[in-house]
Amino acid sequence: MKKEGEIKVVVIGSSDVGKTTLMENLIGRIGKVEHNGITTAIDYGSLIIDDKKIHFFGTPGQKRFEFMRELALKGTNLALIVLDASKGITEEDKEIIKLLESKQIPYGVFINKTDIGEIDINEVYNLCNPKFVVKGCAIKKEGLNELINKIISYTQ
Ligand SMILES: Nc1nc2c(ncn2[C@@H]2O[C@H](COP(=O)(O)OP(=O)(O)OP(=O)(O)O)[C@@H](O)[C@H]2O)c(=O)[nH]1
Ligand SMILES: [Mg+2]
Repeated sequence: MKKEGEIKVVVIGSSDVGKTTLMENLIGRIGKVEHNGITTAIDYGSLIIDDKKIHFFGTPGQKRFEFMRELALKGTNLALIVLDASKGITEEDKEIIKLLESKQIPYGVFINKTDIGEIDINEVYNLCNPKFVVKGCAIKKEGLNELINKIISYTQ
């Protein structure tokens, strides 16, 4: 559950795009980590940077758990959409973008799996209006510094 004063970031994306891998590597690579219990969403823990606590929550990728996404999105400061570069932008990704836009939740995009595929950043900007787009590879920990910097600068 989000606590007062925290920045809540919700990681959202279709099945197997690499949300868990990304969060394991992102949270693992920075010193201070806190874990809380699982509530309505997956709790990835938080990073404390410059006294600011950024708390990451996850959402299940499987479509049948769609209702959980809605619950998880309550009180979100920023959503992070993870895309799989090897699959391109799928219909399900487009549904996620629509959901966030209908709820007026600001979002950034992380294009994952750039080791095995490619999505042109302009393709994302032509489709929607994200706060930032970062390319990377979660398993090789590429793009993670840039991603965290974008999240911090957006939430500052
Ligand atoms: N090639 C490649 N594989 C990746 C990358 N990131 C994750 N994977 C692989 O993709 C598969 C799915 O990764 P997960 O992190 O479980 O994906 P997820 O989005 O959490 O999946 P769900 O929770 O089921 O929705 C695993 O086999 C990962 O090792 C990447 O950057 N490149
Ligand atoms: Mg997962």
